[in-house]
Amino acid sequence: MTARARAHTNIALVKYWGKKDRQLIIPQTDSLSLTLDQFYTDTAVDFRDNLDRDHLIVDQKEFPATKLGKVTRVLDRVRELSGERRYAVVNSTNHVPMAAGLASSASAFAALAMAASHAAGLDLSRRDLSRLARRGSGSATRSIYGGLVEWHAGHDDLTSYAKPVMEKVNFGIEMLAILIDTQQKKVSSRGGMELSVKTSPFYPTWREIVADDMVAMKRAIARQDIDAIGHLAEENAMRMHALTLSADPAFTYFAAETIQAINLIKNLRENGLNCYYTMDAGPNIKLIYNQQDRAQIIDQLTPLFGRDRLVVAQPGPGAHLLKN
Ligand code: 2P0
Repeated sequence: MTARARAHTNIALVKYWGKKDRQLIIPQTDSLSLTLDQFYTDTAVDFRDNLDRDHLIVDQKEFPATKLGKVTRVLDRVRELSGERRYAVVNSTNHVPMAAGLASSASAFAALAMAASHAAGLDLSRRDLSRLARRGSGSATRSIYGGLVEWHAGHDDLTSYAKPVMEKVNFGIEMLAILIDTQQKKVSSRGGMELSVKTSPFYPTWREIVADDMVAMKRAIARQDIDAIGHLAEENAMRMHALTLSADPAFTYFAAETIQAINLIKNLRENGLNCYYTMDAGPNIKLIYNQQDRAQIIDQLTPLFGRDRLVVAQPGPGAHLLKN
């Protein structure tokens, strides 16, 4: 049986940064994100006779058998739930406007969960799909749904899942990614968050910050208040990055151009153009603003970064099946 699915990436407005359970990927805190329309992954899963292991092809390149850990974990769970005994060929294509490090495990594992479960004959609820995607990567939990989505941390496999906050976003929130190059060695989010939980003296405070931010963010969304959403998201992101700077050894995802972008955004704001920023486990900056200000914002960013490094994204849909 073969099934094909598409899932879009998401950017967190209240970040997930730390696990309680590494095996099951149970997070330390809730988180909340916006699924985007621009960056997505298409994945086909085919359980076949006569295979002696799972195979993974990403963007037409076959992965070595030793690098299949997270994919196998999701497929094993599907086999456990469905009784399917065979191995699978997983064929995945990332659709990112430019090769820029924005391809994300969120879209990849959400698409895998949807395609693999259907290929094995399962018809899981979206809540159960989010739990399955979570086995591959934490942020994938949220990409099962479109629009604004909450990942309820829970305390075990059953209670840790995503739910929609506002699936059809009916106000003008938009994101623009500034693609920033860096030569610095990347610290994986998995390793980075583990070090932060273990060594940052601020980690207990982070848990309290997120609890408060979740409440405030949902209120701001209900009011459709883009300034409040942006302000909260910016503050939350910088407090997450303070965990990396306060870890032992300290590390950072900031690059020189990241700081330049932040300074420019603050300048724009001082001059009355409301826009806010967030960043994840890499140097790219993502702006949050009202779509009516898009043209002005692009005009202001282009001299410093060039138009081809600016990618506009709007709220996007949840994971869905594609016709074979
Ligand atoms: C997030 N990030 O909430 C946070 C903010 C990056 C910064 O989720 O170990 O690839 O597979 O669960 O989901 C990126 O980490 O990590 C992430 P794992 P994941 O979007």
